[in-house]
This record gives sequence, structure tokens and C-alpha cells, in this order.
Amino acid sequence: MRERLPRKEKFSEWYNELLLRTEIVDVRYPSKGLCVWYPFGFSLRRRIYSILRSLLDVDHQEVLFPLLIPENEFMKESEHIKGFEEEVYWVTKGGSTPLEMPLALRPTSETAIYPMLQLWIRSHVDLPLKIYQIVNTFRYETKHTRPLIRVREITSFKEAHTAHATWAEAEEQVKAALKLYSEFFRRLAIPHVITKRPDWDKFPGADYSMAVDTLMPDGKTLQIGTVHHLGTNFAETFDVRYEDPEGEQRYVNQTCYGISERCVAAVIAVHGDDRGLVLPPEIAPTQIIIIPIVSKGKDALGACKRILDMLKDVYRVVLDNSQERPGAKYYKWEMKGVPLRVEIGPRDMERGEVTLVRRDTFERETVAISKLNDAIEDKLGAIHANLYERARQSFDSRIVDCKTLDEAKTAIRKGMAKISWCGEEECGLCMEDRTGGDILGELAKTKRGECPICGKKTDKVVLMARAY
Ligand code: PR8
Repeated sequence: MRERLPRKEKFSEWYNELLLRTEIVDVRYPSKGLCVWYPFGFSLRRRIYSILRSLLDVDHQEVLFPLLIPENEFMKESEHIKGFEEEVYWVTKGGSTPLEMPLALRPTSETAIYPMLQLWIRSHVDLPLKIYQIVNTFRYETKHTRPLIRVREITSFKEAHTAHATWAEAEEQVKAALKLYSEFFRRLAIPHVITKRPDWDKFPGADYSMAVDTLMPDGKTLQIGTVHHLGTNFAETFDVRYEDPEGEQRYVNQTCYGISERCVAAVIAVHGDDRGLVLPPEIAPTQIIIIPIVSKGKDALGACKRILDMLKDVYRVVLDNSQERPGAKYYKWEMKGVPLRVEIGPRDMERGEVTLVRRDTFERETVAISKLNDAIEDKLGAIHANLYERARQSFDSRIVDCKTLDEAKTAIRKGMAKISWCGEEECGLCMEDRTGGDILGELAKTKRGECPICGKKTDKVVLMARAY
């Protein structure tokens, strides 16, 4: 198993093989679309989600709602049901007794949470209300399932729900949520783009949906987060009202926004290379690996242990003193994406030095032990910056300005096409049909152009791509 994995040429194989070899998730669980997190994968997941939690905890409160939703609540919002009908798992029996009221396994929790908001929200002083939970949700996906990307049990569904006095305040929250997501993905060094989804692709029950997308190595886009303005649609259905300062009863305006384990998939796919994972230092389960080098029968194990002691209070650091040869150890820890390797041999010790090797660039540098702490801090910072810059360059180079559908068709083989659109659904669907791609959504930045279908002058610019 020492051969390299070709990430770009055979992305799917690379991805599946890496998840298994590096022990992120095990897909051998005997039910389609359900995966098991290995300890290593779980540790990576935990660090990624602790960033998300810390960003949310600034002004959201964490809650925990039941997994099961009574059928009558689930069926109340007609648009919502239409959108999720074919994806819901139902619990219909308790033992052998049919349930009086079947229970849905939440595909998302609007219909679990909003009946309770009706009880929790009384007056304008209760607003804005901002809550979130990180839970498992279930969607009976019929499209090809893929670990972390399209699963039937979404194990790491972060869903936030907010309620506001006015539509405009909810819109401000949409912007704040997108800003929060951008910060989150910056911390993961994941370049991304934000668009407004076309109407036919919005969240069932929303006024409009915003989405965050990134690009995978095979040129397909991955939707890694969404933010939905729900207006008063759900509030009217679930009768969620507040008393305004004048004593009037009004419906709340709501938003909801979600992120799933796709953010872990994005980290793996965007930064990885033919040798395996490449992890940003902030989220790497092991940040530094120390490898003793044996020379002329002598090793530097004692020195390695001293360096380990010196670093272990500040960094997640491991000393690999197993019997394997250094080459085998390099291979193993490179595959696991450890950002920095410290090599120490007897000769280095005599000189009071160690060698540092970066996972992202493989650059080697000899550093005096007296300066090791500063050198490590600098290098870990530089690794994050380089990963982000490298990913951003690759991302930007794959977004192409297009005038014609032929140009768009070519562009979406490798990435995204930027093209004008009049805004009519009929033209949009025709553009999708003729390019074989999807309209991801509209960019905030406009540009004068012509719709490639009807020729009408327009300021709207959309991104088209093949999407996961
Ligand atoms: C909502 N309600 O539900 P959303 N496997 C992995 N990730 C997935 C899957 C799947 N099968 N389906 C969706 N996602 C709203 C917002 C509460 C929170 C990911 O929104 O249906 C996608 O990245 O858009 C998606 O953007 C996100 O979950 C939220 O799901």
C-alpha cells in the first residue's frame, strides 16, 4: 500500500481510499448511506466543530430538540412537506403496536422547533432569538450516496434557527450568518463563493436561500452551507407571534442556516495531495510528529523525549519511537496530514539542532533547539497561510467569465462558469439543459450583459457548475 494516490485524475477513488486508509470514516457499515466515524476522523471532526461552536456561541444559545417529529406537526407546512416528502424515514410502530401518530425522523428540525417557539416567544423583548443544535438528521437520499458528502444519516448537522421582529432584521441575520460561515471556512482555509439560489432550488418553505459553495479537485462544486430567509411562512403555519411595543400581535420573521459533515469532506478534498491528507494546523489531530533518526547504531531517543516534553504543553505532538524505518514513518504521518515533522539524529544533537519538514511544501530547515518554539509557531502560521493561498489560486483559476453557452459548457468541465442570465426560470432551465450543468445561483456583484437564451439585456450574473 505504498503507492501514491492520484488525487486530481481519479478524485473519487482517491477520496474513498483516503477515508479508509487514514481512518476518517468506515463505509462498511451494513446499511447504505450510513458511516462510522473512526477515532482519528472523530478527532478531526471535533476540532472543526469546536471552531463552529465557538463562532456561534458569541450570540447564539445551544439547544437540543427530539429526533422524532409527530406526523401532524411535520405535515403542517405544505411547501416544506413537498420538499422533503420523499426523503423522510417514518417510525410507525412501537414494538409490534402501530403508533397512533407516526413519527418522522427529523430530516431537519423546523417542524420540531417552531411549535415550541410558539410557547417560548411572547413579546418583542424575547426577540431576536438565536438558537442552534448539532445533531444527527436523516434523509432518505436516492441519488448516489457518498461518505460525508451525501449521506442518509447526517451525523453532524449544525442547524441554527433565529426569530426576529421584522423581515429586514431577519435579512440582517442572513448577512451575519453568511459572515460567520465565511469566517468558519477561512479558519479551515477553504475558498468559497456565496450565491443566491434560483427560486426552483430554494429551501422548501423559504422566501429565498443563500448558499456557500467550494470546488472539488474534479471540478464539481460542493454546497458546504446554506442560509435561508423564511419570512413569516413558518410563523404563520405554527402561529409564532409576538406582541410589539404598541400591543399588536405580529408574526415573527425567521431564518435558519445549516452546515454538515461536508465541511470535513471539503477540508480533505481541497487540501489533500497524492500522499494523503494535508491538514491546517488548527484542526490537525496531531500537529507535530517527532521522528528519531538512527545513525551508526546510535539514536537520539533521549533528545527526542526532551523535545517532546518541551512542546507537549503547547502543541498536539507525538513521538514515533516504533521499530519501523524512518521512511515508513514519514509515509504514515504524511498520509495522516501532520503539518510539521521534527527529525532528530545523533549528529543534530551534537550541534544542538533539529530538522523541520513541512507537510504542505516538503521544505526542510535546520533549526537551533534554542529557537525551536518560535520556529514552530512561525511555520504553523505559514502552513495555514500557504494552504489558503494555494487553494484560493486554484479556486480562482477555475472560475471563468463566459459569454456563450458553449464557453460555459467547456468551463464547467473544470470549474464554474460566470454568465449573464435574465432571471426567467424558463431561460435558466434551458441554460442548465444546454450545458449539462446547474445554475448554482446569482452573484451579488452585477455586470451588464445579455441572457444567452432570450438575448434580453440584464445585470444579473450567475455561476454555473456541475454540482455534487
Ligand atoms: C436546512 N434547516 O436543512 P439544507 N449529506 C450531507 N450533507 C448534507 C446532506 C446530506 N444528505 N443534505 C444536506 N446537507 C435548513 C438549514 C436547518 C438548517 C448539507 O438546509 O437542506 C448541505 O451542505 O440546505 C446543506 O447546505 C446543509 O446540509 C443544510 O441543509
